Amino acid sequence: MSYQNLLITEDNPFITVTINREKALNALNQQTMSELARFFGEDLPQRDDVRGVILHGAGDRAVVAGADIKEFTSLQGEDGANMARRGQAVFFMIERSKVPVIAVIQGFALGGGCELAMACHLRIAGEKARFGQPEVNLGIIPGYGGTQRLIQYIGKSKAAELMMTGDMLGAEEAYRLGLVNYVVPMGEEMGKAKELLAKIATKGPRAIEKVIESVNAYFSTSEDGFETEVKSFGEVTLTEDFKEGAQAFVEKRSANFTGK
Ligand code: CO8
Repeated sequence: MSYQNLLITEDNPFITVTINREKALNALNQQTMSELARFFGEDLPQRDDVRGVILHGAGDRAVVAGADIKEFTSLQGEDGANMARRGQAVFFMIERSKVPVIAVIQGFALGGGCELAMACHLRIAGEKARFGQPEVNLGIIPGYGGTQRLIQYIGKSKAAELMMTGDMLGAEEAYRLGLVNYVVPMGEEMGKAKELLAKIATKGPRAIEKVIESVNAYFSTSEDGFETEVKSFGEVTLTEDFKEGAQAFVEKRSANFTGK
C-alpha cells in the first residue's frame, strides 16, 4: 500500500519507517499521523513475518520537530481535544505494537517528535540529538501523551521543569536521565538499532510480545492522566496566547503572551 509521507523499507524480518518531510523537519501533519495509524494499526499487525521496526526521520536535522504548527494554528477547544485524542490513539498503537519499535533520533525530537520517540519501546540517539517539549512557547501543552510519558521516563521533577521551561536536553543528558537507551556517534544510530533488533529477534516472538504487554501494563493506572492531557489541550487551544504563540512561530518572532 502506498504512503505519501512515510517511506517503508523492508529488510526481512525488519521494517524501517522513515518520516519523509525533511523540508518541514518531518513535522507531523495530519496526513502523516493518518499514515502512521495505517501502518501501525492496520498493515503491521497483519505481518507475522516482521520481528521489529525502526522509526526515524528523513535527513539528520530532526527525527520530528513536532506537530505541524502551520496546520493547527486555527484549532480550538473541542477540535483541539479531538486532535490530541486522535494523536494519542496513534501513539498507543505504536506503544502496543506486538513487535519492538526502536526510535532512531539523529537531531531534534521536539514536541510531538519527543512524544513519538517516547511511544517507541527503545530509543537510540546520535550525539547531536536534542529532546524537548517546547509547546509552552506556543501557549499550549504537549497533547500526544508527552505530559504522561515524560514523567514515566525521567521522573516528575525534571519532566515538569522541561515542560514548563520548554528547554531542550542534549543526548548525553537524555541518556543520564533514562530517556534514551544508547547515545552513539553520528552516523552509527541505524547500525546500533539494527544490532539491537537482531539480538531481540533471536528470542521467542511471543515472549517479546508479552514483555511489551507487561511493561505497558505497569503504567496502566496513568490512563486518567492521558485524558486530563486531552481536556487540557482542548482548553489551551481556546486561549489568545495560543493564537499569539502559533502566529509568532509562523512569523519567526518572539511571542508576546498576555495570559488570556
Ligand atoms: N511545524 C511546522 N513546521 C516546522 C516545525 C513544526 N513543528 N518545525 C520546523 N518547521 C519548519 C520551519 O517552519 C521551517 O520551514 P520554512 O523553511 O518553510 O520556514 C523549516 O521547518 C526549518 O525550520 P527552521 O528554519 O525553524 O530551522 P532552525 O534550524 O532555525 O530551527 C527548530 C529548528 C529549533 C527545530 C525550529 O524549527 C523550531 O523551534 N521548531 C518548532 C519546534 C516546536 O515548537 N515543536 C513543538 C510543536 S507543538 C507540538 O508538537 C504539539 C504536539 C501535540 C499536538 C496535539 C494536537 C494538535
